[in-house]
Amino acid sequence: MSGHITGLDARMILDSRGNPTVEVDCYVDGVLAGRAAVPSGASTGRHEAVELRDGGQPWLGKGVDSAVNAVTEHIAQALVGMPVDDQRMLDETIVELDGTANKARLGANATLGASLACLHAGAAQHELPVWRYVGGVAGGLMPVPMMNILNGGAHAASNVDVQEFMVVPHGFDTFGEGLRAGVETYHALKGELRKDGLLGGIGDEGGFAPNLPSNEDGLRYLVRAIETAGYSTDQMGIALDVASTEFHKDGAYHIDGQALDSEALADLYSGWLDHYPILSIEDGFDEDDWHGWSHFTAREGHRVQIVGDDLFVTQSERLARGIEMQAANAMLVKVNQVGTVTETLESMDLASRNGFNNVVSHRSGETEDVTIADLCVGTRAGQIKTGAPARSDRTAKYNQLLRIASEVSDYASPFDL
Ligand code: 2PG
Ligand code: MG
Repeated sequence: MSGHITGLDARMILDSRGNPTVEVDCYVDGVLAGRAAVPSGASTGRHEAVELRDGGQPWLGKGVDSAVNAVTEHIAQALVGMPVDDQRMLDETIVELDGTANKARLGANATLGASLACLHAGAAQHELPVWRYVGGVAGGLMPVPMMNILNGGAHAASNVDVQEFMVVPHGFDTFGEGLRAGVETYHALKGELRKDGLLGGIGDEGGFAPNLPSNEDGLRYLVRAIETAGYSTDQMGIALDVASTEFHKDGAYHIDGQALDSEALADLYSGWLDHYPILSIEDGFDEDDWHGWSHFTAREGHRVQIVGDDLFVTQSERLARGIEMQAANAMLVKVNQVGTVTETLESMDLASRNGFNNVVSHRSGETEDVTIADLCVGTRAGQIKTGAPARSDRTAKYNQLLRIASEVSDYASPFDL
């Protein structure tokens, strides 16, 4: 039986925050053919597929024995004997076996680990790199990186409310040149913060995490860093992940010491758009504030990318509602928010068929797994958000993109309208 799954193995490994996560091995014809590890969020959306965690004392409740068992006992049994390169059939089998709307039975950490390990094994079966296996004859497209060089919110111990201040090197001819500019800007930011006595800790995604007088100061520092590095704000823009669900309490947005309604928050963003080279705003509004989202998209969608993360949680039902309500113009793509490769690809397809951009994303808790880099190139998504260009959990993805760049030269231009 050539090319058929003969077993799945799973184990606990550690993620970048020192928490347990799941790693899965896929065996084809008795040989280890694919391996993948699962990331984990901190600012998780309420509507995401859920991880299975053991609870209790060990690992502060974050153990994953139950998820490991779900792979080795339940998912393995269902997939053994199936052709490894029929990803859709494998994922549909996993979804059916789980039987819940949010992967609560098997755990999205179990389903995703199995799904990704099979993807790697399927690619190996065809002797293709994963990006080519995903993209087929369409070929790949190198994404513009969104590099999170200043961390706040739930990812840092600072007083900054906005979770991610990213630089976006879009005005360059190649991925390599764009990456270099982003790296130089990261180092320039370090220098500027040091000058001001603000160089302290770093956040979960490798960016600097200073205390600042206001959120707008984060924008000022990014512009200063871009210019100090010798670039213009036409070549290098800014993207924000506000992650506003985290500071939306009792019907108000608590930012900069104020309590704003969604209209006042939209005014704040519009002011920032007038004064800073912002290309993209993610999760500007709460995950259930559909009206706030639609209102802002109608007002500013012509001049800025508006990305739904907690709003859509990579799930086609929520995305369909967002398309109908014109609540955004882009979707953040996180494989573990939905829990299988096939469901991720379906959501991405729905997004692009409706004129929405796709931004492939890591989680704040990551591993050395680089699958999202391949997925981003193979689906021609055009944008990837995978942290600062520092710390191995983040650079692993950039380094995989550098490897792929020796075979794929087209560099995406999502912001050159
Ligand atoms: C986000 C992500 C990744 P987390 O909000 O977009 O940057 O954070 O994984 O903590 O949800
Ligand atoms: Mg987000």
